[in-house]
Amino acid sequence: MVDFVRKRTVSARITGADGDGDGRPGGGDIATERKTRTKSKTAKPPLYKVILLNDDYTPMEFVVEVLKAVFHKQHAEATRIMLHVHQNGMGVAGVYPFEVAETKTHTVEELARESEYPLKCVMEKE
Ligand code: TYC
Repeated sequence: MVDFVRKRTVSARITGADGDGDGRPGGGDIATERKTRTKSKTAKPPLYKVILLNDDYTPMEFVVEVLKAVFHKQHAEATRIMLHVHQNGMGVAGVYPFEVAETKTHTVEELARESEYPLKCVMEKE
């Protein structure tokens, strides 16, 4: 598993309750120190668009079935995306973390190859 961890160094001035004995908090150099620690924050993983490309030979119904099976789209949404690709040349099937996008891209091309259709699929960083 890949972790997306951002690290930054934090330096803080720690003052004592009464460093110089004047009755007021802080102030004295004796009780003043700097503490450095590293804070870890888990950042969101980068996302990738999985894009279907239009061609002249893959049947519309095949593209709709791929969108349902691989991208878990309902029939109406799958049809909408397929028609968008058909009319505009390309369209986003879904947006995922890198490895999920990569697996779906391979699956689409595998299904197309098995059926001997030229359907192509590419990934693009969001
Ligand atoms: N243009 C194809 C046709 O007319 C349909 C099609 C849609 C193909 C989307 C690929 O990604 C695609 N049969």
